[in-house]
Amino acid sequence: MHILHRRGWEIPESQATPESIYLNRRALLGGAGALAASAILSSSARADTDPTADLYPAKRNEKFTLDRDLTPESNASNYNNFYEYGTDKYIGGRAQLLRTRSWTVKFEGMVEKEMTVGIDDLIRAMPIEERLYRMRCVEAWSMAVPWTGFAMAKLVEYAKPLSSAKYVRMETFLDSSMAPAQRLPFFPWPYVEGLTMAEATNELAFMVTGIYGKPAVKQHGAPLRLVTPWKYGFKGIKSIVRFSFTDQRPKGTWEVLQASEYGFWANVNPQVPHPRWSQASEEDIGTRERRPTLLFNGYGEYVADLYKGAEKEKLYM
Ligand SMILES: Nc1nc2c(c(=O)[nH]1)N[C@H]1C(S)=C(S)[C@@H](COP(=O)(O)O)O[C@H]1N2
Ligand SMILES: [Mo]
Repeated sequence: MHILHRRGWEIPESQATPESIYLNRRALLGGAGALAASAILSSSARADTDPTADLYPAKRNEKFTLDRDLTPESNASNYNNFYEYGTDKYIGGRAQLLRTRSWTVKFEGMVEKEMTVGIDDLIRAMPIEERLYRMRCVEAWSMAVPWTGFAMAKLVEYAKPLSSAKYVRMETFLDSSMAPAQRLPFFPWPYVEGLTMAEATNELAFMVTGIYGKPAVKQHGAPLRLVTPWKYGFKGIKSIVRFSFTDQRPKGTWEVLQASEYGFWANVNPQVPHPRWSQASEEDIGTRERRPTLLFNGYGEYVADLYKGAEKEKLYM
């Protein structure tokens, strides 16, 4: 496999160097870490047998078509952002420390009744389907993959939010025993993201439980992760444990880290450069070809209306 050139990290440059040095010193995260992780893998993989495996492959929803080839699985699953396992892209081995069962998801805040649900009960309550989506990282790489999961609108319906709720805030697990990088001081753990209710119930917003016709792979954010294909990839929070319905706009992790570079909306727009690089084109992690980036990542017909009247906001960062 080709190793892509490293692009600018999403974290401020001033922090990137000390962080990567610190990471390399950690026994669990350096070369020794990969060995440790693979030793643990054989036992944890058995413990994580997926009780919903019979749901895969799910029927494909043909409505969502691609303008490019699917990215080979070996590229998509070996080039990831998952800072809980380090700031480099090759966290696939380390991410096997993630224990995806047992796993519970909490619904709280402005809901009829707060509840905590086991992941398997939740998945079985949802209409599972496969969708082919493009994904565009803010770092200007992209892929096109078959996700399995269910419409986020169905999850919102299940959670029964009050009409006063305006946003949904999502949180990743916090447990350094299965994500050693969560001991690092630079990051405001746990990872947080948020959407407006209109975004969360837009038909494109998708809760992912699987990829390539199989239950979710840990490095992609098993057992439950968000994808919003019209937004930069960092909105797609992985390994979610909590959905909080609120009338306050949530601050995502990247906005907390560097508000001058990353905002709440993060809609893809080739004409609005990141302060440190152009967003005009992207590199496909499968073919390594560059292609022009599309407004809303090509999904404008579904989502452009969501932002009418909000033009003065920083919609594209
Ligand atoms: N919890 C968590 N979720 C996360 C991230 C992360 O570091 N931690 N990285 C985000 C970023 S920057 C991107 S581009 C996508 C990458 O998804 P992939 O590895 O499945 O391609 O996950 C997003 N979700
Ligand atoms: Mo990203």
